[in-house]
Amino acid sequence: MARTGRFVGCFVGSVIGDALGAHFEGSWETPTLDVVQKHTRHYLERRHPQLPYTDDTAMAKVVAESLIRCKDFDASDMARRFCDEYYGDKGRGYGFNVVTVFERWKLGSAEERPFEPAKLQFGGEGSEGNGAAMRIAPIAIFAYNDWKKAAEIASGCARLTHSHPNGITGALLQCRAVFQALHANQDESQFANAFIDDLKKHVVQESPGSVYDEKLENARKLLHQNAPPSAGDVADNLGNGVRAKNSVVTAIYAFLHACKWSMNFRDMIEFAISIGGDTDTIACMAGAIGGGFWGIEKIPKMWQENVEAVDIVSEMAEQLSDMRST
Ligand code: AR6
Ligand code: MG
Repeated sequence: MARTGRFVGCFVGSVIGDALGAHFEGSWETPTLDVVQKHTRHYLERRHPQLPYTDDTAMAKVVAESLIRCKDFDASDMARRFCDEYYGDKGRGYGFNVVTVFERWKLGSAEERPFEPAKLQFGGEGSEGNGAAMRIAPIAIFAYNDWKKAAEIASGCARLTHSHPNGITGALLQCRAVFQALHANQDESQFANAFIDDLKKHVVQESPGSVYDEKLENARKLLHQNAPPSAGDVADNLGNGVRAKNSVVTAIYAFLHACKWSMNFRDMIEFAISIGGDTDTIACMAGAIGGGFWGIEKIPKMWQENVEAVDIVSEMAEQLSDMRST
């Protein structure tokens, strides 16, 4: 498949995971796979009013817009756009605390000191929510040929709202996972060990003391089992919460699980949602990785029809891929 199909698949996959997963976000009870499928397959049958995307996609679109407009990472521009997006469309389900960053930017710091408000979050500790990881797909597309650049942009983009090391490393891990998926040989699907080794080498080893080492080893163990672990086992071992350390490796795992057990994009999204907890964001991150690996052709057409803004992010993915660093 032409490479563009994988770039488009990456951004579209993330939006579809977000919109389909949103139905179950924070559900009191973790949905069974049957319950998830009842929801997701409904949107496979015929056209419906489009499912709205949430803050995951609202912020990823801003990242893409800023990169397209500035042709590089410009912290002030991106901060201003995040802020404008939020005040123009507040009801997208933003994280509880990140909105105080927008409030401070609005008071005037977006232009001169875009990184300052994030440093004040959680008594100065910074946010370790998964909000920096969930919006990373456009960066992996934009810097497809240059990991160093991708990592630099991902880290800057993360620090605009998330200054806690776990928030930043979570974003870098998700970025590297998408980056790898876009480059991976599609004829090969048993690459879990090498994929995890790569994440450790390029991200975790650079971030001493990170909790992600343990999580990735837990994921490796799950992938070595002789039978597919249940979604509940995955949640118990890797987490399903809103903090990056409890959801980024979970999403990466959902993709590797799908590859190992010969599942397709649809199965992967449904499995990711059935892990429960922060379902939209876990499915969004898994969708970016899986969409980048399998490409747009393998994403069900009816899901594409039934989700908001698929046409817009497809166009953005093409623009980003045209301008990617050579
Ligand atoms: N200490 C305690 N709790 C924390 C900390 C911390 N240092 N950091 C994060 N949390 P936020 P986001 C918890 O507000 O990352 C949407 O639903 C805390 O409960 O910075 O952009 C999306 O779909 C905080 O409210 O926003 C994603 O699921 C929460 O993490 C998610 O929100 C989110 O951190 C993205 O949220
Ligand atoms: Mg979420």
